[in-house]
Amino acid sequence: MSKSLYSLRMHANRGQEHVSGAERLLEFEQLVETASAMLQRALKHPRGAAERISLKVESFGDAAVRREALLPLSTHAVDDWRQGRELAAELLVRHGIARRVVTTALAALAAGAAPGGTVMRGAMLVDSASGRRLEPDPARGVRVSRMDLDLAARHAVESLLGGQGLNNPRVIEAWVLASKVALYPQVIAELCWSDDPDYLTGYVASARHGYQRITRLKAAGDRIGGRIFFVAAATLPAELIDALQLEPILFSAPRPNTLEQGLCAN
Ligand code: WAQ
Ligand code: MG
Repeated sequence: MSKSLYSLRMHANRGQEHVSGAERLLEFEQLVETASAMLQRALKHPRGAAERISLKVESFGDAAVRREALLPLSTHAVDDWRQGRELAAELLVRHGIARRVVTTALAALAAGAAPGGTVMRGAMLVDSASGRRLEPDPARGVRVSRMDLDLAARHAVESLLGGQGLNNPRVIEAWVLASKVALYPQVIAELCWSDDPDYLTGYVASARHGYQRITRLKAAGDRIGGRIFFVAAATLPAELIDALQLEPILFSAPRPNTLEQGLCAN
């Protein structure tokens, strides 16, 4: 028996500034509790108080939901954010992305990629050969939504991550988001670090090499973060943007070898 699913999205801002956002794919019984937790999160956010919070619930049938597996997860420990960014750049170059494109895109993220040097609400889309930015609105970017763990997977993932001291909603949300982004063949790799001033870990993720956490990608107190989706040369972004925003994906319990400790051999 398949159940109806609901997309739940939250976005909070202060003036033009992005404060917080979240997106889940849930069954009816989970909606009220999850929406209330999202509201709490937006009201007590480390980026500061929100002035405007919107919650959006959309229902659609289970029939259209695609089921997929999470990317393998690994962690690279680095001493500081400079070393972390060097490693991130190296991992991206190993995917075949031109070094000058990586350098320019990384600098744009670090400077605040929205107009006026502020944080974008969503991700940059960058052509990996030309370096051109493809997102239609540079303040909004592309906001990935309609993805989640299925209920059985949530329990499995929590106990798996618990063993490494990583069982928190932030890791799960980022792992799920990166696993959705990596499903689309136009995407070569993703780079991300948080805009929360106290969260320093980020990642490089791809279908080829999995979800590779890097323990430090920015300095403590830095309020600028973001995401870059590096896409294949000459990608026309409309279809990809639609899929990232609209295609519902539920992830199932990861395979036993999903957690790899230490550096992964590329
Ligand atoms: N779609 C596209 N871009 C997004 C989305 C989304 N759904 N959500 C956030 N972003 C962009 C936006 O520009 C934010 O400013 C930026 O990403 C950072 O978002 O394994 O917490 O939610 O330890 O602050 C990664 C490491 C944590 C987790 C990332 O990002 C781990 C994080 P945040
Ligand atoms: Mg944040």
